[in-house]
Amino acid sequence: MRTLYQFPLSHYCEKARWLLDHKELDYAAKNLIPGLHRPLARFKTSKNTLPMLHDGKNWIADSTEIAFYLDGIYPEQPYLRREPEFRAQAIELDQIASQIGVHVRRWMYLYLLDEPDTMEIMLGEKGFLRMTERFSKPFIKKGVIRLYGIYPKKAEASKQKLDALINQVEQKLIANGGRYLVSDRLGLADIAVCALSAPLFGPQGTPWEIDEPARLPEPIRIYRQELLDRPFGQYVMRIYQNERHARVDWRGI
Ligand SMILES: N[C@@H](CCC(=O)N[C@@H](CS)C(=O)NCC(=O)O)C(=O)O
Repeated sequence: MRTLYQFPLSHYCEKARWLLDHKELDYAAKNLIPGLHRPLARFKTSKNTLPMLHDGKNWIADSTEIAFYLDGIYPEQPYLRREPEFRAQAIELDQIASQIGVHVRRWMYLYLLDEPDTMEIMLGEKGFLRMTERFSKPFIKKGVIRLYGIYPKKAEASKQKLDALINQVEQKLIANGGRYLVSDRLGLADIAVCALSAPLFGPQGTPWEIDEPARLPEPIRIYRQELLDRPFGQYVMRIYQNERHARVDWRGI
């Protein structure tokens, strides 16, 4: 069985789930404990981060590497077109999306780390973290702050970078006709941009969906609305609604 090692709340892991779902490949999404994931990840891939895919004898870390690997081995429903200009455009957009992911994470955590729902999802419903909740909660919170630099000044700089990156993507979207980012069908660029900006919008069926958006911290609520009034936000929501056919529960096992 194919296994995707993940953190349920990670948008890079959402990108990897989407890549697998797009090709209709069977897999189990297995959660690892933040921090304790590192020995396995390092041993198998020489990297520290999740997502990490185990497929047969192969272990692959990094969502973009996972995309290249899967397209190479399972060519149906390709993420990348053969035409060199489309390929280059998609790879450039995937890199922009990776930067969006970094800044979305830093800016949003500044407001969301103190929200009870965030820690609830991080701890999971059961397992070691839940059993040791009293200790694991503050420990994980501190770890996240340090690892991702969740400090007000840095978060504000991230918000500005985010604005610039989103403008850049939006211009490319409009230049390509407004439906998809590259050519005339869904591909790596769309999956990467939509998954890595999904926490800003909380689409249905994702870890960031909430019952009462009115309860979101004000800066997030305002930014969400600003983006939804623009082609970028409408594009992300439309692609999620029409093209995100999740086959595995993001909560993982
Ligand atoms: N470039 C990587 C980034 C993945 C990433 O940043 N993963 C984070 C979770 S969102 C992680 O594993 N952090 C834990 C760590 O660095 O120890 C990718 O595209 O997969």
